[in-house]
Amino acid sequence: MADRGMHTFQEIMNQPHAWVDALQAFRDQQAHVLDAWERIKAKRVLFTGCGSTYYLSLSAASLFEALTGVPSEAHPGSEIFLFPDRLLGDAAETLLVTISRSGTTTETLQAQRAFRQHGGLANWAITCYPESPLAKQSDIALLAAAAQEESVAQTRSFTSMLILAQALAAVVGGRDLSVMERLPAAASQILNECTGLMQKLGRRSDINHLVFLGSDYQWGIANEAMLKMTEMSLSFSNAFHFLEYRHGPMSMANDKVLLCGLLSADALIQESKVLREMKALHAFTLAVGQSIEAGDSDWQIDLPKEFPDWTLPALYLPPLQLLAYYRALAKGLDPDNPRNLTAVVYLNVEMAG
Ligand code: F1P
Repeated sequence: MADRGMHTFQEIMNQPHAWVDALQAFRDQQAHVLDAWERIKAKRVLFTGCGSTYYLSLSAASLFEALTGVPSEAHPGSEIFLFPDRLLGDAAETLLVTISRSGTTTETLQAQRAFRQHGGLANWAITCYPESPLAKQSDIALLAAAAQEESVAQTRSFTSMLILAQALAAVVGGRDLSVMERLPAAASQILNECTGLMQKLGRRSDINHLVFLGSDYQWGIANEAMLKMTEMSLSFSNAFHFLEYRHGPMSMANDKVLLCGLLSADALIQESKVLREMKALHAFTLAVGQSIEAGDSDWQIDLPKEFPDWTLPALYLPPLQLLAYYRALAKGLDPDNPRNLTAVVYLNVEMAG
């Protein structure tokens, strides 16, 4: 089929436009969000989602705690509604942030419901669908409506909702948001510069194992890149905290492995050592980050140095989404319709407890 993956490709390539829309939507609500934050005086923030949006929650929680100092954590929606006594003990002092492209995923709605039943302080939603049950049942809904997708695989929806999460952490943490206005143009430039390399690497049929390494803000991003690679290209793929790779998983390092290292600003030296060591074990290595030393990896994608580290998470993903897209095409698959998957997982409520 000539148009295999047409939606996915378009949604990856035009995601910078969706970021412009998400940032404008956030700006329109910024004063209201800050006022609400001052009022609720949350002692803790709990982020939740499912699949991609759980991984988004991991990065969102790491960013929010780093920028605001408020203890923040992320758990899958299923963990919250199946084990509420473990996670909702202090719901009365907790802000729950529910993240969902569709705003209709049963587990996320059940988590929102369990939170309310446990006397939760406030629930804010990040979603692409303003009219969704999740948005309507939340106190505040941060919206990325222009990021809605045809493809089952989340690409521009994920990064646009991540932009909202980054903006939320920055504003509550007292950072100047204006630097984020330059992210869409940076993403466009990265996409234009890396497409050829991602197509080349995506076609490497000798590679049969793709590993994504990321720490701190990038841990959630590494997991999302792993999930995109899994969903779109049906490839054996893993994600690890960067230095964790030495603690067992590197037993798999060989000339059929592509290691994608999402280098952080603060741990660049230690993380780069891992890539160099794995090159010596004949694994192929792709580094993504700022200030990458030539020779640390086989290939590299340089992120603009002008950006502070809290703005970077969304910039790592577009190249890795393209890598998954091109590998899917090379394997004769249709990334618009990943095998066995639907855009939303619905459970019958009895099953969902
Ligand atoms: C959650 C989700 C996606 C996953 C797949 C099925 O959807 O699990 O993360 O990649 O598309 O649905 P949502 O709650 O973000 O709409």
